[in-house]
Amino acid sequence: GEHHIGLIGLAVMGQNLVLNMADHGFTVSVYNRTTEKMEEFIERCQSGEPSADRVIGYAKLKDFVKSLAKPRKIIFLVKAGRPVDMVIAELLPLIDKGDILIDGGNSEWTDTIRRENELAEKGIHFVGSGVSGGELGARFGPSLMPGGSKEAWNAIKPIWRACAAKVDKKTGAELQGAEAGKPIKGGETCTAHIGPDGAGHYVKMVHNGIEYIDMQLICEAYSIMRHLLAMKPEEIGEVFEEWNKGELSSYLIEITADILKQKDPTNKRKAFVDIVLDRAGQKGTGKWTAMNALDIGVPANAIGEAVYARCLSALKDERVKASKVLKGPKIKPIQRGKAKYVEMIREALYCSKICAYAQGFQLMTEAQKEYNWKLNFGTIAKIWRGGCIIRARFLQKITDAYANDKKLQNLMMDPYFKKAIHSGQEDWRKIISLCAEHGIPSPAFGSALAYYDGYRSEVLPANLLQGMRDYFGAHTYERTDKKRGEMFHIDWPDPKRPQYKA
Ligand code: NBP
Repeated sequence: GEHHIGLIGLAVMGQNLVLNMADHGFTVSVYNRTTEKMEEFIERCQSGEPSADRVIGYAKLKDFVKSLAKPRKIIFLVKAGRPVDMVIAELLPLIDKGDILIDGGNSEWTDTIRRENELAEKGIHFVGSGVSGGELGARFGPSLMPGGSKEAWNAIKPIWRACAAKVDKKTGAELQGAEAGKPIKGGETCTAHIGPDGAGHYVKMVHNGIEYIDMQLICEAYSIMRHLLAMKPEEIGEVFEEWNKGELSSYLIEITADILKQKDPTNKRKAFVDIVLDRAGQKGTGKWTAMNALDIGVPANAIGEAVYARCLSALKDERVKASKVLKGPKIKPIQRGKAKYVEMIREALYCSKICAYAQGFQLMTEAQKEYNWKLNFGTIAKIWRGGCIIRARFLQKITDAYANDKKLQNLMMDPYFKKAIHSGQEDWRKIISLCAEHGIPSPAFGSALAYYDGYRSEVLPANLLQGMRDYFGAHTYERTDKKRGEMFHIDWPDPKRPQYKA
């Protein structure tokens, strides 16, 4: 065969990625378990896609595999979990040593590590490649986060670099204006080899964890304007539109402005947000991020808080009942000096966002030790500047921060971010205290601030905590005036007896 690449799994993501690759001049063989879906797709391509002649459908997996140039490159975009293992099992008898299998779905990175090991034994390359940007991203330029071996990366690099989103070299802003058959050319590409085995899928997962907290912070900013300042959705939409021109400029802020200005499609007098049920769904990547943070002991509390906020929202029926029983302060909306408060909320959002990203990057910093990766954080921030859901001007600052200091321990310690928090914190604190006074929930703002204050505390009350652990469980304690790791214990039932080394 001579086709450049094969794709299995023609749902939304798969279809769009195929067209993206074809637009860039690659011939793509396609296969789908349910053949009708493949046929429908090919028909749709032929009736309007400029690159249709570069998309070739196969009903039989064997013919699909045969059509590919060696070493074969086969990407699958099927549901994460068992389907991925099933696709691999079906392909194994048909492929040869040196071929490259690529999983573009949202697989758990531990599954990717396992699959890479299993396939490496058979001489097959396996790449777990995070794909972010939803449907439109896949179609016109996603952010691509491939793991796997260097050798596999070199083989898929031309395709990945061509198809990924592009950003302006100087400003880091995403290059816009791609159309079917007319992809973006030039600019810096939003893909890079992340690291071996599961590194790509891990980094994609952290991206999603950050996405959760980014969204929750935006929701809290909206809620505070709504309740504390009694602003209407359209008015708040205009605020977000303004914010999108400054340091908060990002895809999520941009779509928030659009959503808040949208009317209910069935009743033009109502705001769209007012007819959407306030019960959040989730598919698990935020939860995985929070669980991994707990597993490796990294305080990513804001990311966890964002997951819990969705869980709390899901208790809609309980909340409706509780709202009639559990009392809180009556909110008296602030009427005067609204613009000043809006600016304070913006500062609170920006400071919280810095803390949230600091947590995400701290998590990756620890994870790389756990899994033996060497992640390049400047590059990771760079390839998130375009294509993906958290794309933002802000990410350029993170790239700069790691360029200035490769060993940066925490983003908040970078001069730019430190200064931003120093200048915003008074407003940030004020907004959180106003929320507490008025009974407006702002868990993500609050937990980000708790992280900041905890991180900058030379002394935390864990001294008392260690005392308790020694008291009830003889867990021992370290002394401030002795070497770290030297353990002491008091015989608590009779504390007058001298302490002794454990
Ligand atoms: P889905 O996650 O809904 O998967 C549907 C595809 O999987 C269909 O092509 C289906 O074939 C195929 N499939 C299944 Br299910 N079981 C299979 C099996 N045992 N063998 C072969 N094929 C099987 O599609 P999607 O929403 O396009 O997402 C694809 C991947 O990309 C997922 O991992 C998702 O998490 C990830 N992702 C999605 C987005 C997004 O915005 N949707 C963004 C980023 C990443 P069939 O037609 O025969 O049922």
